[in-house]
Amino acid sequence: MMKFNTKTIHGGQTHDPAYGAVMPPIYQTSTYAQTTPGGHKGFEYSRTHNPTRKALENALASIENGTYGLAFASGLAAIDAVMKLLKPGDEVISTNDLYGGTYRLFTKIFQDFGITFHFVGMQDVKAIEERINANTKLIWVETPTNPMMNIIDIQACAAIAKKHNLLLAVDNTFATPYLQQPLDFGADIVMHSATKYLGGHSDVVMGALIVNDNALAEKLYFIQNASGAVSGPQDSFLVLRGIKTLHVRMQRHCENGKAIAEFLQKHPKVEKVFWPGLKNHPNHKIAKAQMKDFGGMVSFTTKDNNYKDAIKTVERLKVFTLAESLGGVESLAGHPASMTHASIPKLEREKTGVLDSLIRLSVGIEDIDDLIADLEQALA
Ligand code: P1T
Repeated sequence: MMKFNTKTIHGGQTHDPAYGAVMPPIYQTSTYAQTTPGGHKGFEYSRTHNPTRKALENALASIENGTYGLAFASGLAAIDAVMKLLKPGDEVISTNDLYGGTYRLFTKIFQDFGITFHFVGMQDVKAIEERINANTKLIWVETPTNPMMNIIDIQACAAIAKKHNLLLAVDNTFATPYLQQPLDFGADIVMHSATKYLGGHSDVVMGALIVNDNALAEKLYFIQNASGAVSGPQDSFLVLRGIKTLHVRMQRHCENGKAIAEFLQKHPKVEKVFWPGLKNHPNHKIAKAQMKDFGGMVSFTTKDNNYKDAIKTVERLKVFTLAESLGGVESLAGHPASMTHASIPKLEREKTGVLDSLIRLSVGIEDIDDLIADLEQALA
């Protein structure tokens, strides 16, 4: 079996049969000629199948050590497809610290369709088991969590899911398969906002699911086609290209992330740094056991915990761009309370640690000296 750093480039890929193109062509077509009804070469209509998307889906399956990959129009479209496995009356146990848009999809859309969500702190997995009842169908995990960088023990969650016959889905957006492969730990579904590290260049919005089980894959492919939120051929090409450098980018994201976490930890204005590689991170042990390294996402709070000061700090940054999103080659900074997590009520967000002064950094792959100098001047 190929090693990970080879899979990113070759996993699931074949040269194009038409002309031997090394990169898959962008099949910018909605439909395919048939010689007689049903007489086609495996492709009928691009919502159902498209060769460029197929090449990407094969790559996704390969890098996550899965059997089946599915590419969607966005990360939220991928989560939406998972939720459509459920029926009214079903219950979901989700981590309480997660991307604000996921929380919004659960509470503002699927709750109205009769699905109940329980949000619990999953750093202690016992909290999950306490919420399981006869209606529970799915455990939703995000690790590291967005934006608090909590680490959830995937293997322990998988054991609980197995014991109670539940599905376990893991949002692997922050870690990427370079750092952890949830299917290997017993998860049933891996989900990505491919917009982030998989794409890697902040030029595309996309989502992904990867599974092993044949029956589960069939249901999800059915939903993908029936609901129709698929990724287009051009975007599929871009993410496929992004994946080819995932391992190299991630290595540098991790190096720079470490240097910045250590710099911030020593800074007199900084109160707390959230990066799972720090020894004082509350889940450092689990992070060390389940992740290869600790990634490029770093959050921190300041001693004054002042909303306006945090906004001024992010405004002063010059190398870091103040923006939503993460995972691209360029460094980004965000203020979750007013940006990515503004859709979570203040009381709810503060319970999970999303304080007014919290700043989230997506540390890019620029020269580390420039990144540290930028933070230094912005915090001064
Ligand atoms: O934006 P989209 O591709 O639809 O993915 C949603 C999503 C899902 N899961 C996680 C962990 C995410 O971080 C996101 C998107 N997050 C941002 C846009 C952000 O700035 O945090």
